[in-house]
Amino acid sequence: GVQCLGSNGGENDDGFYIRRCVELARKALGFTSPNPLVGCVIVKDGKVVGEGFHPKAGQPHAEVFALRDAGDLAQSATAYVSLEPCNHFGRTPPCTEALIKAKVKKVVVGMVDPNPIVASKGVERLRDAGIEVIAGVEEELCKSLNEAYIHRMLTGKPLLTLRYSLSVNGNFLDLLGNGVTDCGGYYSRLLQEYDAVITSYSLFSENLSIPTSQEPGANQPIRIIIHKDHSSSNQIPLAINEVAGKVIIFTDNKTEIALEVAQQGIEIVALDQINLDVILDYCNRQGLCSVLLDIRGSFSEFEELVKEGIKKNYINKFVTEILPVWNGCAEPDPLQTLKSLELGVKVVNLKSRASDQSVVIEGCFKV
Ligand code: AOF
Ligand code: ZN
Repeated sequence: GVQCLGSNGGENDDGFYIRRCVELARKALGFTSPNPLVGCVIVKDGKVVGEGFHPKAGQPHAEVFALRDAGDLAQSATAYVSLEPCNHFGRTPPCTEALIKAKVKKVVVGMVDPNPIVASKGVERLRDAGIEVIAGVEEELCKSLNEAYIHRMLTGKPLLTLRYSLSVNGNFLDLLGNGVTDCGGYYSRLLQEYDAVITSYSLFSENLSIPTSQEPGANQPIRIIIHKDHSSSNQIPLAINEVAGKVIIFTDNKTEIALEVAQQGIEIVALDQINLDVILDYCNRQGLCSVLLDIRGSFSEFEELVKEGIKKNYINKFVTEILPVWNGCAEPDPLQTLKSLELGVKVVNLKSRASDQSVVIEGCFKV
């Protein structure tokens, strides 16, 4: 139906509608990988006549849904898309052709598609067909929407985010496991954003309650569980059966665990040596863009995993450089401190949690 949204009028309209595209795109958060999140709005005479977003890989693209919604009103209208329309046959036909066929007059693009198959060819095709194209509107916002997709396109690896908890004296905390609840649903919301979450086997063996995405219909990330020889047990912990969504266990113990797990439909990947590169490579081949490495209080399984890259570069830096500064402040502003130290990693979140003795820090590691 025709809807009039209160846009600002005049020069800010392009930004306004691209922001609406991003809002629509987010409705599919967690569901589109290996594809990006994309939203599209069709506007005619200052009115929104069609809206759509890409719901899932294999299904039609955002433009197709928005054009369907607009019907004949798409003719001579302006199409806003948060990502450059594709110009190739993938699982679905090219959006450029759909826009040309619908006779839109103008296309406003949030950002060009880093996918080498597209990479500005979509914009070129539209211009060749006589359509006016503006590219790069609210570009930073559009990039942040698809940070993981962009990273995987450019590097061939998923974007890894480390989540761990540190106390102000630098000790690791087991915030969610030791009777401290998921403060404000923060962890549950976090899970919805990721394609996969790596956790330790011992976390499950202790039969702690494992928070999951709680919103009905929300994304359930694939659970990757690290099982190493020195793990406390080879019995399948009950808690694993309670996990919604797919479970994959990476193990370096091929014997006992394999039998147990096979009976429960859990995928098992046996390796001589478990390391992060192998896991990330596996995720990439599965088309996963974003991976959360969730480190808890006791993390024997992670010790070797994080020793070199992460622990050295990040945690040590935190303990040796940040905490002293922080402890010296009357009212420390952890986020500001981290920013000012320019760690070379992106701090995506930092929150005071549960008690003021603890913070949660997440770093994005370009691996
Ligand atoms: C768009 N609009 O909504 C999305 C695009 O296999 P396919 O056909 O789904 O194509 C996947 C590629 O298309 C993906 O890697 C990305 O380059 C682009 N995604 N493009 O015009 C959309 N999701
Ligand atoms: Zn497309």
